[in-house]
Amino acid sequence: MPEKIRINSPNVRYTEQYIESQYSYHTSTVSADGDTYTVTPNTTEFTFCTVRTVPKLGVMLVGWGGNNGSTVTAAALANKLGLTWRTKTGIKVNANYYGSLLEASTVSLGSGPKGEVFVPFRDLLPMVHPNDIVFDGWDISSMDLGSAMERAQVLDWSLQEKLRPHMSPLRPRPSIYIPEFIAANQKQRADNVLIGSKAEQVEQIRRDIRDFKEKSGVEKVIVLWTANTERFCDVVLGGNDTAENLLATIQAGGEVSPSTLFAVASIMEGCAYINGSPQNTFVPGAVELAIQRGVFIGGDDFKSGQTKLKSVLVDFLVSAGIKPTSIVSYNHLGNNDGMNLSAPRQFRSKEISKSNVVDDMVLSNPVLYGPGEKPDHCVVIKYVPYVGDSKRAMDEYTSEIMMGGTNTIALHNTCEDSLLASPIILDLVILTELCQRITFCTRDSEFQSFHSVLSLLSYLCKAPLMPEGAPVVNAFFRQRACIENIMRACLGLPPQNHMQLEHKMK
Ligand code: NAI
Ligand code: DG6
Repeated sequence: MPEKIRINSPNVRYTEQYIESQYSYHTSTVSADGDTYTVTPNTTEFTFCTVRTVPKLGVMLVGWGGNNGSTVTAAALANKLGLTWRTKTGIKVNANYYGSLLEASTVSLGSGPKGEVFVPFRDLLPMVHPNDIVFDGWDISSMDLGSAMERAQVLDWSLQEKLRPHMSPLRPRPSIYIPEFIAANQKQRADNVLIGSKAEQVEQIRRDIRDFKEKSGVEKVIVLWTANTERFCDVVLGGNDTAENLLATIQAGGEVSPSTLFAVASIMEGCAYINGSPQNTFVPGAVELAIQRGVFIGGDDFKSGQTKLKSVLVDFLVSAGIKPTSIVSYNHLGNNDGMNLSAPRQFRSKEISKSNVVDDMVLSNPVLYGPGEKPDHCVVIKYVPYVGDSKRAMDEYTSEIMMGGTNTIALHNTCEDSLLASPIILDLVILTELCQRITFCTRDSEFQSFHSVLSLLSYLCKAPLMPEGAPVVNAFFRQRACIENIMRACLGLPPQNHMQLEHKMK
């Protein structure tokens, strides 16, 4: 197996099938007696096992004909075909994966003869290459992917011309449409919808997954929701609170959102399911079903722009001992996502997901914030058709600094929303697939996979879905370090410590 990185350590063993590593996991337990803390370091010995063979991966997108769906498909094709094109300024652009953690960012391996050695994140462990992903999916709009790419107005025209022959043959499968879950203004594009009871529609989605697998020859399928933001659904005792009740409600034709129906169909097919939108797709019954079946689920809501920056900036401020007191995040956009979000209930889903992102950082600093104290936090989204996918985001962060001073930071950001979301979609599915090949155990336990609620994906999500009782981490660099350090553990390497002691000695 031609891995680019080979570990030279007695703690790591390469077999034909696996990379097996021995890893010492260090944690600390803290007990408190009044104002005094006692900290006890602990060490647990783990064995990690990573399957080296990378499967042929199929990704089925719900909302395939939307801006994200068409853009990510086009981008993967353009990269695979090695396309180049000129922008309106005449600059030649090569297809690339900028914005992808795995494809376009690097990690440090250590010191080499010429200084620190950095490699692309993707080289750490055997992973699916985005060029090799086979896409399929569903949309309530029947438009082929070539026309959908044109409707999205995201990519340069000359690139669209090169891609159209490859995109036009791709057609979304008919989808589940329950009008009350998305904005009424979406009705005009719903010309590709399934009929029949909810149970029959779930069965059809399951057949679609099997059909795709069979016809494309992919070995594994991951399903990802990048369709419209839905309104939240009620969590109802006896309705969707357990797996059994959820399945019974589907059979009885009770209230279940399309995104949850897709989740159920995917889980029943043993396919990981990722929610890229903010709504509460993962009602307790869906989470229980995933756990019962040992299938990964992840979400919620791609963390692509304004919120990503927030999870960096608030972390910076609070970590620097500066106290954010007011955060106002305004944005306007003119794509179909913006039109859907102009309806109050769909906006509310997004508002919730965008608003909780600073909580863990605020809670981490009791020097700055008293119990229950939080910064004012306001999120506004407006629909302005003219700007299309080119979202404008304006943020004002006001903080209290030393001796009653005030520090105000104002930001203005313009960029194509779907070009930020597309690499995140790729990272989500590639990381999920990698996690399906990792098992680990302690000396006293059997080999196991990660928890079905795949919290490792937090870095890519605005409102990370966590296993019950697990703390939510939104802080950007802690999330990134989690992914990097778990991959290092799979290679028997200690976490990055950034101490550089070797350069601090006389
Ligand atoms: P879009 O509106 O262009 O695409 C959504 C697609 O979903 C449309 O083609 C629509 O016809 C389809 N659709 C709606 N209901 C469906 C159903 N039940 N089954 C199948 N297809 C259905 O939106 P866009 O820009 O692609 O965004 C997609 C989702 O991703 C939205 O929920 C958005 O809030 C979310 N998101 C987008 C981010 C970004 O940066 N672009 C970041 C975070 C989340
Ligand atoms: C308006 O905010 C539209 C949304 O779908 C966002 O563009 C999307 O959720 C990205 O949000 P953010 O905060 O990560 O830029």
